[in-house]
Amino acid sequence: MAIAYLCLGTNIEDRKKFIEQAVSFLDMSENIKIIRTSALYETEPWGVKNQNWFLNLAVEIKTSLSPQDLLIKCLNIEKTLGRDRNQESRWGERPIDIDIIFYDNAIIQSEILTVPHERMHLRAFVLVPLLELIPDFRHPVLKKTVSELYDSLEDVEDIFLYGTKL
Ligand code: PH2
Ligand code: MG
Ligand code: MG
Repeated sequence: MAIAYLCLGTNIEDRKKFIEQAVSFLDMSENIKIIRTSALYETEPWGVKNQNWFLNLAVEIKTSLSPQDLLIKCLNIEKTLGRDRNQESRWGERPIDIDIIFYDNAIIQSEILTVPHERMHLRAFVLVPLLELIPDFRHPVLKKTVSELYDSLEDVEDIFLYGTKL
């Protein structure tokens, strides 16, 4: 069994519903058990500014899936919720995005998957929810804790607590 951290994001209405549905699909999956979820945050778009604000949260799961199978599971849930990657632009609008941030201390760099997530340390919308769950977890490549990564952020996009309950 591995412990993994996912970051979920959406910026198409009904945002809260997309998050809730994604979390319940994860929970319904055989081989995935949700341990904890962070609060929900409303976040300024990172990367491409001219789009709706996002809702983001982090989820702690226990899983017997390999990182690759976990990725496939996440992509399938995205598709089930209507995500069509052919219709969207990089960092643009999407009904749901489910990213693997950490998977135990695994370091993976393959064509389809990079773990830890390659831009997580640049993104307050990932670090703030994660701070709630694992402030002292050390990034296996950068060797800094989540809380140190947050303190090293240069550009912090706006981020507001949206709700503490899913
Ligand atoms: N996801 C992106 C690009 N920009 N900005 C915020 N605030 N939240 C996101 O989830 C997000 C983003 C690409 O996946
Ligand atoms: Mg993604
Ligand atoms: Mg993403």
